[in-house]
Amino acid sequence: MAFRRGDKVWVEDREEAWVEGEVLDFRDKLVLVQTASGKKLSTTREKLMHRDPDADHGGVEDMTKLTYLNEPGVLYNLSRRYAHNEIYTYTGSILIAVNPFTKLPHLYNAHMMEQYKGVRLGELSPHVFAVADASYRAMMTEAQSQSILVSGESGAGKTETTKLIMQYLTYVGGRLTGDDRTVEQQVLESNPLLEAFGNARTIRNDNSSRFGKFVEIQFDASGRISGAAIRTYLLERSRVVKIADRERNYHCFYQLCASGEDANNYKLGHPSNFHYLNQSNTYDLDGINSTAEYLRTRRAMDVVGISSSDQEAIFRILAAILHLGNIEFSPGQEHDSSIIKDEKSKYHLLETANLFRCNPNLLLGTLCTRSIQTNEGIIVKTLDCEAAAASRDALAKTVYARLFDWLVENINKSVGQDKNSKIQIGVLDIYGFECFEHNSFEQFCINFANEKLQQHFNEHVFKMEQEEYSTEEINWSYIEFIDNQDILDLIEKKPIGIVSLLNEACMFPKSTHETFSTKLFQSFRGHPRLEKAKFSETDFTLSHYAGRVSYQTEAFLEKNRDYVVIEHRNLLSSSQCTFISALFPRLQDDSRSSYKFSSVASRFKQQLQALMETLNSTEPHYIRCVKPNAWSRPQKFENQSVLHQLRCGGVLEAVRISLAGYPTRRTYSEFVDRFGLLITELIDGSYDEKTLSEKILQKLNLTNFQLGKSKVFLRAGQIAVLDSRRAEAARDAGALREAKNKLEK
Ligand code: AD9
Ligand code: MG
Repeated sequence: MAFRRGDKVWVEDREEAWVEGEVLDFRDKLVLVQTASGKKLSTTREKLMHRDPDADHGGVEDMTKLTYLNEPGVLYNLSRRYAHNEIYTYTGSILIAVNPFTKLPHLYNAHMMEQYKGVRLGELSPHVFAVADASYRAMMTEAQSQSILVSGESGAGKTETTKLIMQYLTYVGGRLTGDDRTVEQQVLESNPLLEAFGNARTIRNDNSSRFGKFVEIQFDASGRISGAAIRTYLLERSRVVKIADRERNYHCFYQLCASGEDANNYKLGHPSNFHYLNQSNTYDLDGINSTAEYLRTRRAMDVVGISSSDQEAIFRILAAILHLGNIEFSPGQEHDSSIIKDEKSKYHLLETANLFRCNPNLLLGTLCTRSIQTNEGIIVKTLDCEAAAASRDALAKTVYARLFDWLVENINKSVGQDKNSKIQIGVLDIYGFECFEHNSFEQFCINFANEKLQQHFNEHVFKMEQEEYSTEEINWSYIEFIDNQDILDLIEKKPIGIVSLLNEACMFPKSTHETFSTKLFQSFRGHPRLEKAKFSETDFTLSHYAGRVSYQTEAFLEKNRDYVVIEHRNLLSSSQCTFISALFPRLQDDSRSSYKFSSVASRFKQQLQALMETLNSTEPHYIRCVKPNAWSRPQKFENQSVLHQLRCGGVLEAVRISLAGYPTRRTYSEFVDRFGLLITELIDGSYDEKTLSEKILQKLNLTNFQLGKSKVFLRAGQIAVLDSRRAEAARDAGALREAKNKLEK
């Protein structure tokens, strides 16, 4: 990159990512720079970026309007805007939303929704309503389905954003009937209901969604909401039985414990009485009243049409799960066997059986033994204490996961699908890319999903670029397309990909995570995207589009196995409660092994495939949510962390794609306004603006630019040359004026 003395620049900085500076001088390959804080340092050209000296300190609403579309420019723009509570910014058609962590009611009231109705994107300040409105208008005018993809890391604001989109769509597409059981009301009420059962406090977010969600809202030809469908992805089951310090189990458990009469009926007390809740010392959430939330959940159930007897069964099941978790075991007389530990455990066993409406002896047998198919027939094997506790936890997880699925199915049934609807808007709220200290199977699946979405995103951004070039009739043929197909192949290709190898390991009884990893490394020796992790024989590292992640394989096999233990199914299908027995219908083929394997990863892969097919038939809109700091505090903007998220969310990738082409576009009149100074001699009205623009560029010996129908397209770096020549010309003109003034005096 070319720099001159006096150029305003950004200097790379370890702490702040980028700081402001000015070029003082050059020494060999080094550049001497003075930073805004007065520090002088010498650095290499690679660590410098051009900075717009005239940058508006309020920031610009669309990044593509930045004079220098580089990383520090993008970052600075977001932080300036955030300081003024301008949390939304466009990058072309992508909306970036920086979480305010404070209520901004003036942004989301009915007046605001009315304002954005029918207004072209970009005409008003950037807003989530503008994107929702653009989707709705595009759907109506082009008769094509749309999708809005919301992504970002945990706590970035995806779920809140999704709810705002749904609020807007029900506003423009709703009927004013006053009935609270309308489709749109049910669609809205599905949110608190699913949040009660699928959200929990994590160290990153008090209301973290532990599942992915795609909501399709269907419209009739006149643009009124006529149906809806919800698809969910990968609920985190392990949380039901195991929670880390400072985290919580699913909200619904605490709501039930605070429900008063219901809690008494089910012999619940404070959450600290229950093993599934007291592994972490956190029971309450700031600003949340669990009793009020319980009533809220009940109301949502009413609205989505869950009968009161079903509601009773649902909360009774939750109570049963809590009592189940308190059953403990001690070693039995026989080797490797277990019995119920004490009177307290016995009490909880009876309570669980009572709430499940099943026989307590059958429940005990189910927990402490397992039948195994052998050549001689079925034999019953006793389980040791550890295995019995594992069986207890597996039962709790199975019941909870099935209950969650039932809720989703039921909401769908009750809201109803409009089979005739040809136009819909899908809203995707899915976990963003994750990279922790320890990454397991869940992170693997989540990052797999993000690779898929990233591919979709790249294709789309690339296509949008091409479209703009085509409308302007300019040549764009050489832009290189960035592709992550190689890592997707590595993960999902058959017969040899990570998922296939994992399934194979799960089906082969002697496999361990060690044999799985060995096979993995053998199969992909030298693959540029896969490596053995440094300090472990079995961990593998994948080079994702958003960075490298090391996965620990210990629990991969177990977590990939999705089965309902036959004994568990038999127990629950024997329940006197029809709600429970219907959740676990008896299988026709009872003779098969207890461990009929079905793969979580394969199912997820199929779901993603189906999602991609749906998305591919729609016109996508992207919203990237950004978490400005790790403490969930307002008005705190951490450069390094934001930058990382912009990279992971593909925002900088979009910038890169556009840099590969013609990142700077100006209408001819904007261009002549700014740079006319360079050819004052020609501005006498005899040339049109397009010709003048061309003459300016020629005078500076620039090549490779393109002249479109209404705009001039510049390659990366060309605007810097123009700017510095303009600054020189302005200085010269100023000096000339001063000299004249002096002379006149
Ligand atoms: V997770 O991946 O499910 O853990 P999300 O969904 O990205 O995460 P969420 O929408 O739950 O994050 O937002 C976290 C918190 O940020 C919310 O509980 C709000 O307190 C806060 N938030 C998010 N968006 C807004 C907003 N537009 N206005 C005010 C907001 N507060
Ligand atoms: Mg969420």
